[in-house]
Amino acid sequence: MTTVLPGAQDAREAGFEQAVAADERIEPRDWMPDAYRATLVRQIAQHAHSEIIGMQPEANWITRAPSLRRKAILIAKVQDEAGHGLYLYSAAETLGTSREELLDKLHSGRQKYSSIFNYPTLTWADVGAIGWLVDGAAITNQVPLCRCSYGPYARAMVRICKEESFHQRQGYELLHALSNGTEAQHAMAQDAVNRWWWPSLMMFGPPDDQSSHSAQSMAWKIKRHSNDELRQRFVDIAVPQAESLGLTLPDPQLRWNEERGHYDFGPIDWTEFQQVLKGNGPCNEQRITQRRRAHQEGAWVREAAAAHAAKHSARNTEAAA
Ligand code: FAQ
Repeated sequence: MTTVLPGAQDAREAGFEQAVAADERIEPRDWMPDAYRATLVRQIAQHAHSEIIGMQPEANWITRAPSLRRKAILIAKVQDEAGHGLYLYSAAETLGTSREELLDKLHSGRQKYSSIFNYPTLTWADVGAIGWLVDGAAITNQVPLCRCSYGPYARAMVRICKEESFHQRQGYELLHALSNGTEAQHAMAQDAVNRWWWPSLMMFGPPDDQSSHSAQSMAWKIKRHSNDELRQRFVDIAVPQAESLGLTLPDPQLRWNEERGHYDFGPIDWTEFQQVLKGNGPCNEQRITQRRRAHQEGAWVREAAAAHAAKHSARNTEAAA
């Protein structure tokens, strides 16, 4: 048992607060408050789960991509999402939580993943809309996380953001091709944007006055901006992009507000968001069933990898003796 000398706890807490205030990074071996650790595990786990569940909606179109080029791009993108999951589970492991434990919480519904991945991909244009809007929203939210106070999470986000930026551009390019294609292709692109717009705005989380974690996470510099600030930033970026795509956004209240220097937008259906979070979205059941199945079917791979690692470790011990 470690004995904490009187005053030592206060000194460690003060050291932590000072490091955060000075914009220094907190590293795995540094002392941190239990609540800071728990908040990071919660957010990083939810983020990692989103990346791997997020593979499903687009993977749905790999076998039906309209050309070899589109198929190769889509396979690479879906693989990137798996990689993002791995970086993030590794970042969570540095906080003392195993990947097994986190996956168990995902599979048993005790940890969340992003609401956005509970919507179906009905047409090929949905692949473009996910790239443009979902990856676009993800980048807007995640670029500030590169400056998160926890070192391993911040460093993982640098690479993830570079890849997400490529994903966003491929989605934009795909939609641009459809929007400027035949009448039917244009209509398909418009329909996809109509369905993905509002759920993309919900990705940023509840409004600030209902966000239970924002204030503390911002004080700890885990989050750098509030949910509403980032949502507004995303709307301001997306509106001119929609114009240059030749597509409209499904919001009659969307207009430039000269005074605010931002676009005003209509009310978000937070009842729908809450329903999706409760498991009642269009694809919640399908997503989690597929995830559990993939995990079971991958059991032999995990066993083989563990046996391989054990064999190498035994050989190294033998060689060292
Ligand atoms: N969906 O107090 P807040 C991607 C929950 S990755 C589900 O505001 P916080 C890449 C929240 O957990 C997308 N749950 O919470 C990709 C909390 O629940 P709890 C994922 C949500 O943490 C692209 C409660 O509501 N990105 O797209 C959502 O301060 C294409 C109260 O909310 C990240 O995870 C939601 N949308 O702020 C992959 C980024 N929003 O735990 C494949 C990192 C909120 O108390 C294809 N995460 N909740 O039970 C964050 O920045 C934050 O966690 C927020 C939420 C902003 C998501």
